[in-house]
Amino acid sequence: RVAAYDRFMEFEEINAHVLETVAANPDIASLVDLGLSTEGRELLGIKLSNGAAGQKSVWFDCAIHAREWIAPPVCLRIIDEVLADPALRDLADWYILPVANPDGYSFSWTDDRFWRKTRRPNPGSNCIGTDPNRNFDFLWEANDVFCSETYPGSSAFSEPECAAIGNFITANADSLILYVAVHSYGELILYPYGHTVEPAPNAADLAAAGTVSADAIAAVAGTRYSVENSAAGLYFTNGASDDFAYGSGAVLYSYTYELSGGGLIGFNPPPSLIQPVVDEVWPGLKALVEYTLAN
Ligand code: 0X9
Ligand code: ZN
Repeated sequence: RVAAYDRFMEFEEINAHVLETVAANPDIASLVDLGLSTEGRELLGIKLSNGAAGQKSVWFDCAIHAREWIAPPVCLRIIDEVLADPALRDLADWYILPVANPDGYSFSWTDDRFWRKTRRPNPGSNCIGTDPNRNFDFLWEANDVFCSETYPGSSAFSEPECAAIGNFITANADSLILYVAVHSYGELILYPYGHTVEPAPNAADLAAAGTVSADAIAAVAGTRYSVENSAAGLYFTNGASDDFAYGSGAVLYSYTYELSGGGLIGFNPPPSLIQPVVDEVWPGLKALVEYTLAN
């Protein structure tokens, strides 16, 4: 089964695709089972490796925000490319999680196309869910605005999806070099930190690698993603996944990619945009991996 790029895939279809990919490529691919979401859906990632011991590794997750449907096809494209190219597997081991928020993603198919958060109930409130990208255990900041789209949860890692990702990142810190969260939209390559405009320790390297990636995207698409410190270029955040991966010391390079598709169609692009968006961002992600592994 090949991934579809002419239509969006439901959660069950994406997971079936992951399982079939692992089964069909036993020498290269293995399942990364991160456990269950709040509603009991499996968080299934994939590891692609040449099997050599001691390799560095890179991580990609997609659709931690439920409605950002253009993201999972990007993760599936990464899987396709790395399966097809041994040189990419010689660079690093690749970990890819196509749907990081399966409950929210499923709900965005069945009930509310623009759902963003997880689906864990908030005791004492009718408003459901936590913003998973405010729930990571790095400078997590409490509030009780349950109905907010950026409600950070009852505690850091209150969301099992975030805890699972965070624990995996921490457990693999020795090999991990790069963390990438794929979001939409905005044509942005964001790097830490989200909580301060003070430059991160290796901010110059983060910006340089991001610029190499943006150049590679511009070369194929004519679209120039802008490379920014998150807090300075976007807005202030606490508890985001990229800041956790970086701030915990697990990775030296950490990014959030905000894909193309501005304006009204941003969160709800037509299926005809999947292929062009995936085609433009893949060269940028490849260039990012090549650069960060070489530096
Ligand atoms: O606000 C977010 O979580 C991300 N934007 S989105 O429109 N996809 O919701 C941006 C997160 C960027 N990273 C940090 N601020 N650390
Ligand atoms: Zn997002």
